[in-house]
This record gives sequence, structure tokens and C-alpha cells, in this order.
Amino acid sequence: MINTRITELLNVKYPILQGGMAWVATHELVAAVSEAGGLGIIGAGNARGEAIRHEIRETKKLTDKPFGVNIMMLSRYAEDIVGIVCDEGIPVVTTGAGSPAKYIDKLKKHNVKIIPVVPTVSLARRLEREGADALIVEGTEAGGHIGELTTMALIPQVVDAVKIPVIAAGGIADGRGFLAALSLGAEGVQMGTRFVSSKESIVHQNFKDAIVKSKDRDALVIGRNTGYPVRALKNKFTREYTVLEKNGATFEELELLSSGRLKLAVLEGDIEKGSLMSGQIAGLIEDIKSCKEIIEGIASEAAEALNFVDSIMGRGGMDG
Ligand code: TUI
Repeated sequence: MINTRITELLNVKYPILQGGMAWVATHELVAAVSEAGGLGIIGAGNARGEAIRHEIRETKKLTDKPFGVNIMMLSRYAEDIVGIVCDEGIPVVTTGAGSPAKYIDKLKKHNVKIIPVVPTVSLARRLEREGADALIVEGTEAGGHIGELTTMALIPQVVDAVKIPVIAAGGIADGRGFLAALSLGAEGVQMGTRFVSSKESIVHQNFKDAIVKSKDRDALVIGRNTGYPVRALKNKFTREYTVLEKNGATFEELELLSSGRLKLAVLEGDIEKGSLMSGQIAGLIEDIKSCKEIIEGIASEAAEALNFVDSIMGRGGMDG
């Protein structure tokens, strides 16, 4: 039994969220995570509103458990999707790649809980003031678009700066990471890469195999100069990008090179030309498991990790 303000807020058995990843987090994965007792989250990415309405309806056919929608703030359809989420009675929205401040009032009016991803203490403070219900605090270990600070350093600083509950993300894929996040004061975790490499994700087998094969230093950052750094597994695409970046390519040239690359990896399994967005924890992932195995595994591994800590600290704590 895991009980935190996040399990209460989201009405879920486990305080484990699945990152709302573009192309990856479709109804199949989302329903599997929610059915397993976590919170599945549809990744809207750059998709049009009607495509997301379709994903929502398909998810509802597969589960009657709560699930959310992630709205990517750089998307030109973000506002449309806010409207659709309110229409469809979705209980929770997460956001990424920018501040959702201008949508908070509308979401609140429709009883939608709002949980922004934040990469800094200052944005965490601001969004708490503006009415966020909780925060996903994401370290630079994460995959996709990232901030600069590590999970280890950022989580306790945000926990001390705000009163609303914090969900840790970036670098977590098992029960040890989950327990570590709780130790830092988080009341839940969000995982992306671990769920990309799950049985139920629709990601092409080549991409899943690349995660399983990857080692500690394989998930690197491209696009630091553009202001939109992205972490992905190294391959032909990241090498080409890095060369262009070093040679002073313009933002537009780099955009053009990146366009369509995530879809290429996820749907077509092109692991050389595609963008294999993954976190640093990819190196830890050794097998493809079902979402139920992942989530239940985390609960039992966390209990084991706690026993290990207990054996060091002495049961009954430091004084015992
Ligand atoms: O959003 C993500 N991960 C993503 S979004 C994405 S699509 C994309 N591709 C290329 C460039 C940009 C986007 C692929 N992966 N994770 C959550 C996240 N949000 N990480 C960092 C942030 C973030 C960054 C800045 C959140 C807020 C923010 O605010 C800046 C400001 O003050 O407005």
C-alpha cells in the first residue's frame, strides 16, 4: 500500500505516472499503465486536436481507470487540446516545454487537475502561485527536451520551495530510483524510457531493442545551442546533427534536419536516421516487460531497497 498526496489527487493505486510522450503514449500504452494502477498519460505532442480526441475515446474503451493528457506548450494546437480535454472530462493534464499559466483558469473551471513539468525552482514557485495542483520536477537525466539540473539536486530544492506535492522525473526506471525519489521528498515518480520499452507500447521493436542494448553513455544531448536541448540515443542522426551544430548551422537548418525524426524512429523503426529520444537510465533497462510487471516490480524492488537501507541504518532509525 503506497499512500501519498499524489495517489489521493489522482485516485490511483501507485504514485507512478507514465510520461506523456509524443507518438509513443497512445491509447494502448496509456490504458495498460492505468489498468496496472499507475496513471497513463496520452502524449499530444504536435498532433491536432481531433487526433487527440480519438486517442481519448479509444483509451476510454480500454479502461475505466483515470488517465491524463500531456499538452506540449510549443504545439500550435495546445489551445484546441485544452478545450477538448475539458469537453471530454479528463481528470488531469500535464504540460511540458513551457509554462501552462494561461490555461490554468480554464482547466480549473472544468475541474481538470493541472500538473506542469518544471525544470527549475523559479518556475515551480511561479506555477504554484498560479494554481498548479502538483508539479512534475524533471532532471536533465530525462529523455526528449530537458532542463539543466539533475534530479538529485533539483527535487529537494523544489520540495523545500513549494507546498504542493512533487513528482520526480528523469533517471528513474526501477524501485531503487522510486525509493530515492521518495527520500528526496517527492510523493510520486514519472517514467518515460521505462514505458517506451514496455510490451504494450506501440514503439517499433527496433527502438525497444536499441534501449535494451544501450549503455550508460549512449543517451546524449543535441541542440544545446538552439535553446531546445533534446536527449536521444546516439546514432547517425545525432552525429549529423552534432556536426552541423558545431559548424554553426542556423536554428532553421537544425529544425529542418530534426523534423519528422521521432516519428521515423517510433513508427518505422529507423534506428539510424530516427531520433531515439531516451533518458540516461536507458542503460539500466535490460528487458521488455509489461506495464503491470514494471509497476508491480517497482513496488517490490522499493521494499527490497528499503530493507537494504534499514540494514545499514539499523532498524528503528538512527537512534534505534
Ligand atoms: O517536454 C518534455 N519533453 C519533450 S517535449 C518534446 S517535443 C520538442 N522537440 C524538440 C524541441 C522542443 C520540444 C520532446 N520531449 N519534457 C518536459 C519538460 N518541460 N522538460 C523541460 C520542460 C520545460 C522547459 C521550459 C518546462 C517549462 C519550461 O519553461 C520555460 C519558461 O519559463 O516558459
